[in-house]
Amino acid sequence: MANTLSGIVKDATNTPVSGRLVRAYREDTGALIGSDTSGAYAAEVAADANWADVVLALKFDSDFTDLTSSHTVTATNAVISSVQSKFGGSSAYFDGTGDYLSIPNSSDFLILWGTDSTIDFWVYPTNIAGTGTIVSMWGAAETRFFAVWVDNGKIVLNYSTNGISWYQKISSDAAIAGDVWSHVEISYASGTLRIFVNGVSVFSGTMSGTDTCNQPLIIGGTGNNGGTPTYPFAGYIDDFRITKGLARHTAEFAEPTTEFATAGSAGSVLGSFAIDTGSVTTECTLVFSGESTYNSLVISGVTPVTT
Ligand SMILES: [Ca+2]
Repeated sequence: MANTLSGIVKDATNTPVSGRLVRAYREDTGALIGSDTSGAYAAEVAADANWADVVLALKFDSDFTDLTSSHTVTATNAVISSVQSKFGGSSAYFDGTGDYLSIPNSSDFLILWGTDSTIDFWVYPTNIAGTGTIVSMWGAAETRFFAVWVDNGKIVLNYSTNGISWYQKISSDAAIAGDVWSHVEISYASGTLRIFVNGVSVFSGTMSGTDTCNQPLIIGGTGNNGGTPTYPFAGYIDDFRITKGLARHTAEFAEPTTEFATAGSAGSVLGSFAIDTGSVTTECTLVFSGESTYNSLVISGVTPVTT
């Protein structure tokens, strides 16, 4: 069990302060054990209780990083844009000509059949006419799996259960409008596929079969065997997520009012520090950086060294 010295750095007026370097030395040998800088206040961030089921999480806030750290996203022409954002100040922008994201093939994306799963995202089309692809795993004959389109305002899920022949599930309403954000969730639970737009049900029907696919996951176009994806999307996508092992909703719901949660964090109080003392359990001396300046600092709430 790790041992920790923790506490709160305060100034001469007994006010917690951040940015103060604290060092801990062994009392017996004087050896440096470790150091930490007192921190700023950070609010607790609630975790997604089903975070372990999330296989792809893209917020597009500063880059294309998959927040699950599971997959590498390569952007071709698509960019992070602050022109439009549902959450976090920016989103992914696709201009409709040769813009897409590619993620190497993975069994993580073998969803929709046999395992409860969810694809959800926010979409802001700048051209609502025609067909724009949100996400696909789709190659030539025998490598087709699924492709989600915004097609003249409707959500279309193309799918194949043998990689060759393919079918469509189409939303009942042309609920996706141009130049406005809409939330889309496609969930699969126990043989039933559901599509929700802004939390409202626009499709529910049975779906069965099994399939595999060796194609990359493409966001912004329908896969084309390594060539430029077809049916390109024009507009913005934000908060894109794939969850495998869970249908997030099987009934209508209120559309999200905040960005999706991830692993969460415990938060911290102003001025707090924590020094890992490892296996050292001897008494320690705490020293602040710039002692002449910070001699008046005091420590409160120091946790005694424990084993
Ligand atoms: Ca964002």
